[in-house]
Amino acid sequence: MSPIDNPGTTTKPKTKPKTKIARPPLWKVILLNDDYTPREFVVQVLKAVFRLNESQSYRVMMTAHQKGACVIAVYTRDVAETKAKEATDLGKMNGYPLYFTTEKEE
Ligand code: TYC
Repeated sequence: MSPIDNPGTTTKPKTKPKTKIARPPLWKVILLNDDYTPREFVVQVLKAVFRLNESQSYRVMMTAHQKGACVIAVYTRDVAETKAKEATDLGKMNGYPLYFTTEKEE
């Protein structure tokens, strides 16, 4: 009850902070290299599904091309899995083995 409701009283601040709400864990979306998907197609998919710009997309594509894989971005689990599937399906629809996977961030 506040001092206004009940004159002559004071309101004590709570001494114990409430338990903090944990952040949701984040999931990485990872682009895997393959020998068949054209570079330009990979760039188009990265732009369309992950909203990367041209130079970001190109760099991610080249990193996967040279190292075998590249982390694109992190999202909540649902969003990461949906985007990975959407991007993989775009490859499949065009006859390419392009593959995106997800992994929990530690
Ligand atoms: N390696 C492919 C090529 O030489 C291009 C490519 C890059 C494919 C990245 C997939 O994740 C990938 N045409």
